[in-house]
Order: sequence, then C-alpha cells, then structure tokens
Amino acid sequence: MLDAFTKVVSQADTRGEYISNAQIDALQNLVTDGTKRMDVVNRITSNASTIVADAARALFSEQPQLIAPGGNAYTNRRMAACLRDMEIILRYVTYAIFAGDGSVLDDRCLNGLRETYLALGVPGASVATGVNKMKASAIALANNPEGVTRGDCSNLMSEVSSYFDRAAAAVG
Ligand code: PEB
Repeated sequence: MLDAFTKVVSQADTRGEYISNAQIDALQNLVTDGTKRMDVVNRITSNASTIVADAARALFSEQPQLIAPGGNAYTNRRMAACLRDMEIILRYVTYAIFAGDGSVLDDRCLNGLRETYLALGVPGASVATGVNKMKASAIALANNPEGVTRGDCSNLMSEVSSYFDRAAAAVG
C-alpha cells in the first residue's frame, strides 16, 4: 500500500535516482490542495450510508430481477451482503482519495474481486452499475460549491472519478 509520497520514493529508488523537480512540483501541488482533498474525504465519508442506500435503490429499480425470487440480492442475507459490498468499495475509494494513490484500493479490495463474484455467481456488471451510481452522488457531493471557499477542483474530481472507474472496471 502506497501513498502519493511513498510512490514517488519507490519509483525513484527503483531507478536509483533522486526525486526530480517535476515530482517535487506535483507533490507540492498535492500539499497545497490538501485541504480540498480532506474536505472531499470528509464529505463522502459523512454521507456514506446515504450514498450506498441511494445507489442500491436506483440499481434495484433499474434491475428488479436482482431482488425478485432467485435474484442475486433476494433474501435479506444477500441484500445485506450486497449493501455491505458497496459500502466496502466506497470505503476503499475514500482511502485512495485520502492517500492520493489507488494502490490501497487495488491491493486490498479489487484484487481478485472479479473472480470472487464469478465463483459466487454475483453479476459483476450489476456491481459496476452500482459503483457508477455511487460515483455520481459522491462527485455531486464533493463538487458542491456551497459552504466552502470556491476554487478549482477539476483535477481532484477527475482523480476521484478515476478511483470509482477503476472499481467499476475491476468487476464489470
Ligand atoms: C466481496 N462479496 C460476497 C462475498 C465476498 C464478497 C468475499 C462472499 C462472502 C459473504 O457472503 O460475505 N468481501 C467483499 C468485498 C471485499 C470483501 C468487496 C473487499 C475487501 O472482503 N448482489 C447483487 C448486487 C451485488 C451483490 C449486484 C451491488 O445482486 C453482492 C451488490 N456479494 C453480493 C451478494 C453476496 C456477496 C458476497 C448478494 C452473497 C452471495 C451469496 O452468498 O449468494
């Protein structure tokens, strides 16, 4: 598990080089924009259960076969497993945003997840749809300019999107 700083150190060490000016500049930007990043993590984290519940509701209304008898979220046990899975994925996305690096998401959540779903008979494409719904509401929350100093958050938002995209692509 790496963060934005340890990743740069590890890459430089692999090449036996000092940290470059470009790398220092990039990390300097990360530090300067650190408050925005923490705000985004805070907003997503404090609304996590709403994000998960809304995404699940939207998923089941689009794909009602999932909650019909024989469906992959039919019975409370499977429904609970489904909500829990979405919550786990969202939690790891917040870790990746916090660390400024996706390796925690890859290593601890996504690695082998496709195979797990295949073995369980859980439809990965439906999980990916659920992840995309969480992405939409997380971005809407994170990018809401109300109540915060206005600034350019476009880079940060595309980074946040990329972690959700990575999760969706890993199972879809
Ligand atoms: C991954 N999910 C399930 C299981 C595991 C995971 C390991 C099997 C064990 C169990 O049931 O608890 N666990 C989960 C995860 C990590 C982890 C992400 C990462 C660290 O450790 N069913 C649907 C939807 C979808 C869904 C499409 C969006 O209809 C999920 C939610 N996951 C789902 C279901 C099960 C499951 C298990 C229904 C139960 C499957 C079953 O037992 O039939």
